[in-house]
Amino acid sequence: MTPERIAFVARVILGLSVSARAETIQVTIDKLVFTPAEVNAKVGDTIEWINKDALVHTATATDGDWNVNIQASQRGQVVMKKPGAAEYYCKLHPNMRGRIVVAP
Ligand SMILES: [Cu+2]
Repeated sequence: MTPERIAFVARVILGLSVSARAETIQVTIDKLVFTPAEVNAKVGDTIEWINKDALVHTATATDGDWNVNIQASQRGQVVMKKPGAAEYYCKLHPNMRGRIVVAP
């Protein structure tokens, strides 16, 4: 291969690894509502909640798989480790509900 060809192949490989990299998906909490209420993710992606309220919230999987405490005006994160639909709620305000659909 020519040096140009090698450089081209290297760029393609780097580009693929960047596009396959895990993403961070943000969910805003504002006035006791998760927005968007439903997000799509892949295994390995991080969900990040941004709490705009002056209240502590949690993002707690209904199946007990994970729990994130999110302090007032702070952020909290969890990595999605298994595929499927994960329902979650806030333990302190149980009518706050959300859903994450995780692709393999
Ligand atoms: Cu709450």
